[in-house]
Order: sequence, then structure tokens, then C-alpha cells
Amino acid sequence: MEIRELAISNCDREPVHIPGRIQIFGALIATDKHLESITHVSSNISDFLGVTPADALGQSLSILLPEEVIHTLRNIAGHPTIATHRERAGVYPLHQSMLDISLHRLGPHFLIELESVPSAQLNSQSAFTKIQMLLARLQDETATSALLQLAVKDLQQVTEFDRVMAYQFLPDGAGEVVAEAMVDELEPNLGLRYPASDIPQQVRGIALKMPIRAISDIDAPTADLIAADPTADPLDLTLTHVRAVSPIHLEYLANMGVQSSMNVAIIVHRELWGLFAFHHNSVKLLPPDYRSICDLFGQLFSLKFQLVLEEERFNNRKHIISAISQITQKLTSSGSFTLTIQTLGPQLCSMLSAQGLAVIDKQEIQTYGDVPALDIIQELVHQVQTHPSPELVPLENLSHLDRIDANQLGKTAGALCLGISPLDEVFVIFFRNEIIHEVRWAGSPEKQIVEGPNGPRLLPRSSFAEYRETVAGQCQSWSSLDTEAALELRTGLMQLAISQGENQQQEWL
Ligand code: BLA
Repeated sequence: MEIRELAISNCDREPVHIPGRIQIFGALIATDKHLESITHVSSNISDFLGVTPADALGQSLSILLPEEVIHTLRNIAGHPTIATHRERAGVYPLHQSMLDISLHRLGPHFLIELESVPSAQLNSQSAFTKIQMLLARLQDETATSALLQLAVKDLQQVTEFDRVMAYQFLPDGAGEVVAEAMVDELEPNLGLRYPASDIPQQVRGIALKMPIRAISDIDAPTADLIAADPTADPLDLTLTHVRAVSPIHLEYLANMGVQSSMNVAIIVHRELWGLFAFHHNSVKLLPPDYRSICDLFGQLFSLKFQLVLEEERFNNRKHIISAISQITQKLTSSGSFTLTIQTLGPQLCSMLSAQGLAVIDKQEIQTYGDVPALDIIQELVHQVQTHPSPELVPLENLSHLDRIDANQLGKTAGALCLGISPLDEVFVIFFRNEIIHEVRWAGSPEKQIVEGPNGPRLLPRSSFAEYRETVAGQCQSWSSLDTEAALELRTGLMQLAISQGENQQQEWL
């Protein structure tokens, strides 16, 4: 494996779910499966409950928590989702402070998290009213871009983080800031791109299971988790809020000039579409109620967003289908596809934002608009014929293909090839011209590699100063809508070919 790939895969392997430590804004207790015996505590437990780890480990839970709380925890422990969702059990006056207590099950353990609630939060405007207000404002939005913009603005206002961004994952795993709201003093990040390795795979997996993550202070010490049985496997902290942060990510945030952060997942069709990323330049942690608001907001936002995304796709598709049915009607009345390419070329090309088109029927090639040399068209036909799925082959950089002479490409950079009837050698190929465009990266995406205890690993970037990369030799990517439209056209053409075949047969008979 190449050293860079190894460094990236080492990043992907860091066991961030079992750090063995927690952030000290909370404390953690683990028990056996009966919520009876204490199997683990965090080293800071006495700050919260006044009992030392040595006095608690191996003892009954009642040494730490009053019967009333344990009773509530036992009720919650029976909920069917308790192994997949952390549940808040309430706020209790314990050891001279108000403690927010939550619970989830992890295999043979229950994990109990404790966090003190600032007194100001107890009389704050009700969480319910806040979430209602946020959601009401999303109701009437019908465009995904407007929804994202409104969400970051509202989230920034309600949470008072210095910066709130909507970060969208791109098909290659990199991501881009697509909406942003922030205090005036900061430099905007809108439109900046970040490479895939900034958020390794396993971290994305955690965000799907635990859609909210808060990092209260990158410089705060952490508390160790101590087990009654020192040979026990480390506890998986995926579903906790207190999980300690990977040192690599702390370094990353420090390099960004961020002291505390929060993330809320945007999940579409069970996949991580993106994140709301919150940054603050000083220490900040939202109290538990506010984090629940943001968590719930993220989930309801995701549902609304998915709906609007689908509506946008549906409307675009409707538009395309009607354009294609117009085209096939015209073809049917003219009786031949190849004869009408000159008249239908402009409409077909505009439907697919292409600049040129070739129709190949056996050896005969007809073209419209900007197309490469005939040799190249023939070579593409040859490559599509031997392709495992010749019905649709999108290509964005023809000069990278074997046996293609870049000097013969002319303005063309990419092609969308449709095998209408590969055996009968009927193909339609759309061509797109090269676009030279700039990608605005937040710092150079090429990372330094250092030798760590587990082999080479990437270093987080030390500079996020904008770095412009010029991308040449490519066309604008073929989108899923483009390929859908092309397949729709292909179906129309095949039907046409079949009906013409039938007519010819009838004439024959
Ligand atoms: C985690 N990196 C993250 C997370 C985000 C980013 C959002 C997950 C959320 C979190 O746990 O806080 C990256 N944050 C961003 C980006 C923006 C932002 C892109 O605000 C843009 C605006 N990071 C590196 C390299 C590695 C790495 C090279 O740069 C690996 C070698 C790792 N990132 C890394 C790890 C985590 C992470 C390990 C998990 C941190 C944790 O949860 O403990």
C-alpha cells in the first residue's frame, strides 16, 4: 500500500469510540445488566457525587444514587430503544447541585451519565417553545438551499455559537460549507472545501448513531474511566455525550482557532448527508436541554430536508420527462432518429447541458455541436461495447482513457455514452467541453505524514488559509439527474426502435 493510503487508513482505524476517557463536563458510571453493581466509574465521580472511585467500584449503585433515581432508571431501562438511544432520566438535586442524568444500555452494561445543570438554565424559556419556533420558520421553505440558510441562521441565534455552518459531503467524501451564519468579526468559510480525511470513516459512522457531539473545551483535562475488573474490555462510548475527543481532532480544532465545537448530523435516507458544524472561540457547552433541542431539531430538519430534496428531484424529473416525450414524439413523426439530429440537437444538448452530440448507427456517425475527432468517437464506441454496463457510461476526463489522443479532443473533456443497442452498434454520445474551474480549499488538502506508534499517519493541517486549486481537463460532472434523463431518453429511443421494427415487419408481411 502506498504510504499516503496507509496514513489515511490509519486515520480511519483510530478507535475513537473507546478512548477510555471522558470530557470532565460530565461523569460516567457503568453498572452490570441489572443496574445493581458498579463496574466502572470515571475518575472525577467524586466531584459530582462525593464518593471516590475506590469506594464505589464493585459496590451497589445505591451507594452513588438515591432509590428514587434508581427507580426511574429501572423504568427507562425497559424501553425497547435503550440500547440504541441515550435517554434523559431527569434533573435531580444531588450532592449540592442539580444533576442531569441519562442512561443507555451497552451489551451487559448500563451507562449512566451525570452532568450539572447551570441554575440559569432551570428558568430559561421552555425548550418546547424554542423548537416550535425553529420548526415553524422552516415550514414554508420549498428550496433546499433556503432551508439550510434559514437553519444555520436560527441555530446561531438560538445557541449563540460564534459560527454555525451547514457542511455537505460530496460524492468523493470531501465536504463543502454550503450555508453559514456567524458573528461579524469572523472570516467567512462559505464555499470552502475540506478533504475527506478531515472526518475519517469511523467518525461518520458514529455521527449516524449519535447525531449530536459537543466538545466543551479543547484544553480541558480529561477523566479516566476506571474499571472494577482491570482486564475488562474498554467501554464503547459511542452513545455517550461525554466521550473524550481524539487528540488528532483537538489539534485540528486548535489549528483552526476553535476552542469549543458542536456537531449535529443531517441524515437523509439513513446516510450522512452533512453536518451542522458549530464553532466557538472560547469555552462553551450548551446545557443538556439546549443540546436536546438541537438534537431534535437536527432530526426533524433532516426529515423536512429529505422531503424537499425529493420534491426538487421530482420536479426536475417531471420537467425532463416532458422534454423527452416531446422529443420522442418528434422522432416518431419524422420516422428516423439520425435524420433529425440536426433539428433536435439543440434541444437534446440543452436538456443534458452538453455542447455536442454524436449518433452512431453501425458505422454511420452523425454529429451536432462541439464533438471530438471521429477517431475518438470510434474508440469510445469500442470501449462502451466492451463495458460491463454499456447502457450508460459517464466519463468526465476523456484524456485519462487508454488509446485516447488528447490532441484530438478539441474543446471536449467528457462524454455520456448511451448504448441503445450495443449488439446492433447503435449509440448516442453526449459531449461536454472542458471547464477550467477553481476549488477553494480551506488550506492545502495535501497533508503532512508523520510516523506514529501505529505506523504513518496524517497530520491535521496547520493552516486553514484559503488555497485555490485549478482543476483542468475535466467537464462539469454528470449529475444523477443527467444520468436519469439520459436513461429516460434511452428508454424512449428503444421503444421507438421497437415500434419501427414492428412497422417494418408489418410492411414486410
Ligand atoms: C472529527 N473532524 C471531526 C469532526 C468534524 C471534523 C466535523 C466530527 C465531529 C466531532 O467529533 O467533533 C472536521 N470540522 C471539520 C470540518 C469542518 C469542521 C471539515 O468544522 C469544516 C468547517 N482529522 C484530520 C486528520 C485526521 C483527523 C488528518 O484532519 C486523521 C488522521 C481525524 N477528525 C479526526 C478524528 C475525529 C475527527 C479522529 C473524531 C474526533 C472524536 O470524536 O474524538
